[in-house]
Amino acid sequence: MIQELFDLKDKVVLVTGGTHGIGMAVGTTLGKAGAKICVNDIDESKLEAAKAEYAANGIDCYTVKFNVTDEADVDAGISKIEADVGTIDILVNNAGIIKRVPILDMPVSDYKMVIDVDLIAPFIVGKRVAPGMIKKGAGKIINMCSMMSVYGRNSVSAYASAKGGLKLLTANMCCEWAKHNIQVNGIGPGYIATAQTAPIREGGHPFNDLVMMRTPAARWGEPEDIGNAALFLSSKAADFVNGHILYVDGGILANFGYVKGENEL
Ligand code: NAP
Ligand code: GCO
Repeated sequence: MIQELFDLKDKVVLVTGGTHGIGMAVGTTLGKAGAKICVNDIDESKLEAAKAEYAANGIDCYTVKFNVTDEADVDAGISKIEADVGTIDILVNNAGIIKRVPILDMPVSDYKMVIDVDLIAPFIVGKRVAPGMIKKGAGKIINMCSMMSVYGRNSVSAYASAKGGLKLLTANMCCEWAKHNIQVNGIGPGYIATAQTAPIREGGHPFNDLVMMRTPAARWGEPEDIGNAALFLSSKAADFVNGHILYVDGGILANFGYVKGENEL
């Protein structure tokens, strides 16, 4: 049955930073496909609020607080999941931050902070989770990449450095773990309507015009657009998809842009 291809019944999923935005959409979609959802965040109050929101969607999620940049904290958190829920079958390295500051104004400490969360943390969490998948003989890892895995743009040097690195970390995880039947892929969202992009999307911000011009679909993406892509990469249907970055961007990467006007040249 075609539905069986996307059935995640009995699969244990960990979504880092899964209390809102893209992470919550991923957790909700995979939960609706039958998976047991484990939601991580660094903030206990957000975990409590998220648990209620997942429940409202019929998903009894397991919440676990740990800082994805702290190796000991990650180890304790993953050990808790393995003891309470089971070996993680699907890992979504979603937690991320961004700082929009020009290079000349950015303290090195801020640059390092973004690299820590957006690049080193997926390494830490992946390295801790993979042994369980290897022992089980199967697993799925999805690293949340970005348009900035491909492009630079003013003011996001740390973020683009991290997301560019995450694209190649995804390739390297694939090279080392594919023989263990672990499929490691990335998702590269376009511009998605979440709290992270609110500052450059709301209140008539001119960046909104740029996104509309660069996005052939002429809309901001919704977190659910990413959840749907995560369902594919988490499913049996993607068992031979490995080391791939699935861009879910409304056509941005295919588009140089146009000049608004009669012919929209
Ligand atoms: P968001 O609303 O800012 O959510 C990020 C999540 O990561 C939050 O739950 C946050 O928790 C968590 N987090 C941050 N630092 C953490 C840490 N040290 N330990 C544990 N959790 C931590 O972002 P989003 O827009 O949903 O984006 C989610 C992912 O998609 C990010 O990796 C982002 O780079 C990527 N992405 C977003 C877009 C977009 O347009 N929105 C496009 C491409 C890629 P707190 O809220 O408690 O800090
Ligand atoms: C920015 C945005 C983007 C998005 C996303 C695009 O300031 O350019 O925040 O970086 O978050 O990464 O794919």
